[in-house]
Amino acid sequence: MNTWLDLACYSGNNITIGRINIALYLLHKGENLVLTSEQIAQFDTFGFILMRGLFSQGEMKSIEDGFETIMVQDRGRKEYRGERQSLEPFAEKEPILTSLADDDRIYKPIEQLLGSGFVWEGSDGNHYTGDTLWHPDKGGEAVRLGYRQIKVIFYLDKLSKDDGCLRVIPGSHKEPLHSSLLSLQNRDNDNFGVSQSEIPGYPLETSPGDVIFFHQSLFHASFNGGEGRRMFTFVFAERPETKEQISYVSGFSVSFKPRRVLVDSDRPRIRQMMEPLVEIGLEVVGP
Ligand SMILES: O=C(O)CCC(=O)C(=O)O
Repeated sequence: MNTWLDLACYSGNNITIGRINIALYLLHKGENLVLTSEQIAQFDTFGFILMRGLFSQGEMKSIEDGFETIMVQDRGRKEYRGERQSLEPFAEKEPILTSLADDDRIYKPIEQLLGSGFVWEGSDGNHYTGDTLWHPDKGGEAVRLGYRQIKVIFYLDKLSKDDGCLRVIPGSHKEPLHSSLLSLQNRDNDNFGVSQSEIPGYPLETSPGDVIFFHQSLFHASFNGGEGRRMFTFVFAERPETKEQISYVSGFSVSFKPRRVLVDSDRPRIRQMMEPLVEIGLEVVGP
């Protein structure tokens, strides 16, 4: 969508003609935000979409505060010293972060990509340090079942290809490319004859406020990153319907758990993301 609206403003005897971009206006208002058919085609074909400037710098400040509150508490209030720190569940612990999942800017694109009845699979928070080698989050069974799981990523620091931004291999969420890349996970295997960082990948350079939506079977990695890159994610998945899908989601130990704080949330959309999990008989866990 790229629609311009001409505006006329009257002040005394002067008329000012201005133009605003409706797409940008709606984006900042967070209203009626829907993916275009081109964006949906991008996601289906390449396995990701990067949406720039989805959250303002003011909003990012509150989000950052929520992130730090959880991380500092997890470290027993100790100063951060550059170590790798990963926590799951994460956004469930701070209402300001939880509420992002039912914000139109996240909820509506996810509903379009996963269909109604999608579920909250999980959330994690991380300080990443050093390289992350090539991997998909969900391979094997998820790919075989064609079961769609989407990660929504917020990086809280500006990252470029020279200092550890996420790289993806477009189209690797699908066969046959997906299976041809599985050997990249064998760290000792040099089967393409180049180092991990030389494998061709697309750099998703981001600034705080940008959001990445990616298919979890997509191969991704990061290289040349410094210490403590701050990032948190949500993972959403299609409503599990077939016997095989139900058995797949029931097999996770931390993800796909109906969490008490979400099942009893005062936000209808959040409760709705838990309902299909409760309906298939998964046990509600606390808190
Ligand atoms: O940012 C990174 O270094 C890696 C991110 C990643 O692997 C993930 O989110 O699954």
